[in-house]
Amino acid sequence: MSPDPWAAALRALQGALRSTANARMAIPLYGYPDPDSMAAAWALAEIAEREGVAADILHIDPVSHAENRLMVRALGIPLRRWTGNAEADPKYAWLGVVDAAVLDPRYGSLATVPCLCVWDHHGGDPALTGKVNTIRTDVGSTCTLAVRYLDAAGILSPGADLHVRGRPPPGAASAVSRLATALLVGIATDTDDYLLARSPDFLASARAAELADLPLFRRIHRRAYSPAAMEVFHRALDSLVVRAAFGIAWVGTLPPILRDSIPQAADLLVSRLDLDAVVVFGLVGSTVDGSLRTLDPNVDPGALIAHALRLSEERPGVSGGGREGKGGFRWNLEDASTPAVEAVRVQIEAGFLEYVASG
Ligand SMILES: [Mn+2]
Repeated sequence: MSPDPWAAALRALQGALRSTANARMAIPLYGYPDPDSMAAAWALAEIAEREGVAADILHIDPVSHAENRLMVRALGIPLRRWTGNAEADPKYAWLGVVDAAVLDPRYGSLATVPCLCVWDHHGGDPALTGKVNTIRTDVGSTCTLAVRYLDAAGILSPGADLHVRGRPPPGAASAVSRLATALLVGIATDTDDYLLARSPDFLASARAAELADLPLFRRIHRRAYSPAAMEVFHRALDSLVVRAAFGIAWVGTLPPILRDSIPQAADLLVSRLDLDAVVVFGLVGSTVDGSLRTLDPNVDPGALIAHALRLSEERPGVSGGGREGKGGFRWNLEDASTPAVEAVRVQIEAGFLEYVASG
């Protein structure tokens, strides 16, 4: 029998933690806290506290999506807002980093704190590594790695009593059940509801599902949209222009608070309409803001946007780019030389449709 690599990884992590028992570890989340980062951070905090290292899950940006706020509230996830004020923030001996191998520069003085471990599933060169790192690009979420660590530590059992219990509402399930539910939400979210999941993600989900509160998982993860966002989707459907398997939709003028409904509309249209790729765009403030989504691995979002918006030419105020499956662009109209919004709308629509027709 080959030795269990996760048991070995856990022993290495526990050894590093034990050598610093009674120290305090910061787990600084990057950007807006999302389900994958929050649940993986909770799992890491639990492993650390069992070795005598107290851990704080820190964030700077607020928990912004309604789904994520419900997750934090219903599961009692213990988050701590980083203030940047030396009086108010605890002193930390270590960083534990999850779901992005990088420290947000806004954490200021934390940049001088040594890194103990990194858990991540993103590719590219990590900006930050610690003494013990688990960086795997063959999984769809950091929570998939967290489940393996917790399992190796024997924590994923119905009778497990967690050290990091969080702040659950009255009547909530046991801490281990809430942690398992959080991990399940993390995996489901990061794999686009398993469309992008690979075998390790399904296996970890099955393990977490044994302990999770499944009705609560469904309630948190039903991807509820606000009535205002639904109205934006309505406008997108109303204005949708389809050529071959490509769709483009203009949603008009949106207040900044509804900016997120542009990528949400693109996600919804590409996953529910029988199209290979979708662009949704609208005017937010003085900027035309657009999102491209595709489920076709042959579509390169960055190249499509670059062609449609002629980014190879010098175009002040126009920017865009993409990665696997997703892309976005912005066209700032503050520059007086740019044409009015209606002309820009027509130009962008024609750019995409001409490129799609030619390809
Ligand atoms: Mn992730």
